[in-house]
Formats: sequence, structure tokens, C-alpha cells
Amino acid sequence: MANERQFSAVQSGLIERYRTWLPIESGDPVVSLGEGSTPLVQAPVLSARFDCEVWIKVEGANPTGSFKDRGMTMAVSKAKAEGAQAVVCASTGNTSASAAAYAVRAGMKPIVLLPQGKIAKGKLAQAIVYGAQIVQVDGNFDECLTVARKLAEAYPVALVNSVNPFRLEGQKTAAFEIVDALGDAPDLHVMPIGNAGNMPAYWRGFKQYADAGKATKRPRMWAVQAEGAAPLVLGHPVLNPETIATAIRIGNPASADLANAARDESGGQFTAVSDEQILAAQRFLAAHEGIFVEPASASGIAALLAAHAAGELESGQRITITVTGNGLKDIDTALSGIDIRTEVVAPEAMAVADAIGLA
Ligand code: AN7
Repeated sequence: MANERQFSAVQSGLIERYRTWLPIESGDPVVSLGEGSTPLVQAPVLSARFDCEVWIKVEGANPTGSFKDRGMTMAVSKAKAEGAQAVVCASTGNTSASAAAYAVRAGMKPIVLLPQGKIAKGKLAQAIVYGAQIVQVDGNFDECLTVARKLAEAYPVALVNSVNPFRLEGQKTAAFEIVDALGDAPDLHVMPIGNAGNMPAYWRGFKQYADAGKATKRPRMWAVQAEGAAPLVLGHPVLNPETIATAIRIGNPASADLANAARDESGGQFTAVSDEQILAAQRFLAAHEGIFVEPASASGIAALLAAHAAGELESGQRITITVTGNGLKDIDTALSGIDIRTEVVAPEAMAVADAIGLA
């Protein structure tokens, strides 16, 4: 009991909430930071524009600011149960932040492999401050993951990328939460996709809940990539992926087979959006719905806006969209190309009123 208390949080996390749906044994330690139970927020502006009922699942509200915490509470709890002393991951940023936080929480050493120069600064700051041992690799994410896999085979370190089966088990709970909140599954679920773990995890969650009678249907799964890093749309790996959405700058998704199966079984699709569409969607979501997400997370919004503009979005649907990470993680990209006002005025109401055009 004392041992369990050592890892618990005041708000219990998703392992306690969904324990019976997860491969967790009664004796396993629970390494938690109170993840999950994130807001499902109605989107009135998007709903009106699309003539649909649109909901946003705000995964940036997790403890380290992304959905990765759902998988990490499971993967690190299991690594702890197996006696691992260290965890390793390759990452475009969010996995490393989450792995570092959960590893130190469990008294384990985090080792993270990052593609050099391609990590948003907020995520790098997280890995540094959580105390991860950081190795910058002269290569992209796909190369980092190959190295991380080899390290885990040769040395006593637990791999916590989404090829770790416990990661997807934790991440499927986001689908449970959506159904629990709405009382049924949506018609369509839209989300970004990169290394392709999260989308099949949602599909598993939606399927399990439908099979158990907790939902009357399963949604079509629509996963969105960036045009410069769209191996799933193209149907083959991309050697040199490029996009400002660095979180999904991935050319050879490890779970492509699972993602293809989820698309096919659900009657869904993969599409790609441009970097410009991503940035525009990021600003749209912040300025109209009050939700600030990182660039990769805006890709689902971008795809829906584009489909609607092309007259290809069916009205009357209930749509849920997962926004995967917090906007504060990458403020450099959010502010790029924006002219920040530098005018400084006197501390007087008249001067301020004048400056903002009220006078
Ligand atoms: C914000 O952190 O791959 O398709 O190493 O950070 O499950 O890979 C991040 C992926 C979407 C794609 N949105 O999810 C990493 C990493 C955000 C992300 C994805 C990522 P997957």
C-alpha cells in the first residue's frame, strides 16, 4: 500500500479510471501524474460552419501537455513492474517529454534520442528540466527509432515508443472518454497521425466499447498527415520527411499496418494538408474556439476546413476531433510570420484607447 501511494496523484489517472479495460495486474505499480479525463469541448463556430455537431478532445491538458501521457502511464508502470532501471525512446518531442516525466516519477532513468535541430523548444525544455539524458542524433525520427530499438535489444533499457504494446492500451482510453462523455460514439473521428500509434489505439477503444454495448456504433476514422510527410497517404515510406509540424515529421510509421487496418475496418481515410493550412487552422482554432494547439495537432482541423470548403463534408454528422498537444510547446512556429506589435504607449487610458482605435 505504501508503495502504491508513492506513485499516486490526487486525481487518479486513467489506469484507475479504466483498470478493468487495461492489461494491468493487481500487484503492478501505478506510475501516474493524473493523466486522462481531458476536456471534451464543444466547438460552436466549427459546428455552425460545418452544419455538424463538432467536439474537440483537448489532449494538451494532460500533465506533460500531450496525449503521450496516456500511453506512458501504462508503459512506465509495466517497465517498473518488470524491474527496468531505465527507459529509452526516440522522439519528435512529445514522447520524450512524457517518457522523461513518467520515468523520473518511477525512479527510473530516461534516455531520449532526438532528431537534431527538429524539436520544438518547449519540448526540448521539458526533456532537459525533467532531467532526461538527451542524445541528439544526426538523422530524422525514423533513424532515431531504429537506433532506440537496437539499444533496447542490446542493453537493459525498456523501449517506450508506441511499438511498446502497453502504450496503445493506455491511449485507447481517450476513445472511452469520448463515448462516456457523449453517451455514444461519434459518426466521424478526426486526428493527426505520425508514427501511427494513436489512431489504431483510438480505433481499438471505439471497437471495444461498441463490442461491450457501451456504444451503438463505431466512427469512421480520418487521420491526417502533413503534405511533406505523408507516407500513409502515399502508401510508401518518405525518405526525407519535411513539415513545420515537427511532431509528425515522420516518413516511415512504425504502426502503418495497424493504421491501414483501422482505416479499412472503419471505412475511414488518410489525407494530407499543407503547412500553410496547418498554420491557418492553428490560428482559426485559437481565435474562434479559444483552443491553442501545437501545429501537428491542428492538422485534423485543417483537413475538415478544407473538405468543407470543397463541399465534401456531409452535414448533420457528430464529429469529434482530437487535438494532440498544447500550443505552448512550440511558440516559435506559432509566432512565425506574425508581426508582433512593438509600439509602447504611456500608462494612460487615453493613450491605450488611442493605440487600439477606441478613441
Ligand atoms: C502532437 O513524440 O511521434 O501517430 O515522438 O506529438 O501516434 O505517432 C509524436 C507524435 C500527433 C502523432 N500529434 O501520433 C513523438 C511522436 C502530436 C504528436 C502525433 C504526435 P502518432
